[in-house]
Amino acid sequence: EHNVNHLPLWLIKMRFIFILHFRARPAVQTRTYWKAPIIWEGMFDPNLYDQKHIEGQSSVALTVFAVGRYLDAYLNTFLTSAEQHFMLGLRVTYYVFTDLPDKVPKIQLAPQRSLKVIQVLKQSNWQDISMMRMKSISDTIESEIRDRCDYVFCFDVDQEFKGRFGSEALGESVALLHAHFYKLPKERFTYDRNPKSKAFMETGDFYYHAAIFGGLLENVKNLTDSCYLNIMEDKTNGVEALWHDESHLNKYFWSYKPSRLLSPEYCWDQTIGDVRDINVTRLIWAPKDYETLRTK
Ligand code: 2GW
Ligand code: MN
Repeated sequence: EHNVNHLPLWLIKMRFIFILHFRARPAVQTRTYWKAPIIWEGMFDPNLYDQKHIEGQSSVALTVFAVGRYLDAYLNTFLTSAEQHFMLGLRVTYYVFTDLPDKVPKIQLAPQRSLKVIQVLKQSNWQDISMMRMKSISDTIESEIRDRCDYVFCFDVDQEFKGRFGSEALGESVALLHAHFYKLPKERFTYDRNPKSKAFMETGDFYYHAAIFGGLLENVKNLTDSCYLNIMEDKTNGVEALWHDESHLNKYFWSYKPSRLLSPEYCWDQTIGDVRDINVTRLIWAPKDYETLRTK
């Protein structure tokens, strides 16, 4: 009795679009309870964002650390792929933090893009390499980045850009959903559970991945200062948070809600089998060879 010919064409089209859409990707959460968008492919018009940020002349600082063996292992791929996909059309400055300034690869950069090397000391243990990033970023915001960039985005180096990572990711305060946790119930989030640590959390909203965070310069300054202070207070008390800086980052974003969340399309681990939600991989985890990277 329901003859399709009697339905208006737009309705038939809509049904078709819905079927395709829900086949391709089961429902994903696109907004937090505090009304921050969670950015998934298909939700936004990249051209509108680009237009807005190009007209507004937005400038972006990307910070990345390549200390010790991580330089040879990852930096070249990271930077070369960023030139292909990261914030194309905007003013971008890379801040490469390393103990080996002479070994930073000389990458051909597109117009409006530049790279600055910042020397850091190699910390004696890897937990400190990772945690001390907060201090170095904060210092460099004051000494170099302020006055030059509107936004600051901080990245792990052990990753490779594979698709557009564009101006839709810019926001006041930006956090990334961890690929391994975004589908898991909260009880399984690996927050720090030690009440003696400043990173201690009983519950939270999401599990954020410290491989990418960012936002307006002033907000990233506040984030890095706050995490660094808490890391140092833990040191004074002889405790270390379960996942180091990542635990402190999760605590920070629990108190100061991010205004924008990136879906795991922005940092995907290709060893994960269930890819139904992932319509595009914008950045992927590089494989890790712990044997050679973490032994002295
Ligand atoms: C880190 C761990 C063990 C041995 C070496 C290093 C290391 C890290 C290093 O020798 N040189 C170096 O430059 N790093 C920088 O710290 C580099 O930028 C790297 O991407 C970042 C974090 O270390 P990573 O990528 O090995 O740690 P993941 O992938 O397990 O990262 C998560 O957990 C970390 C805390 O344990 C951080 O929160 C990180 O942001 C998370 O993605
Ligand atoms: Mn990493």
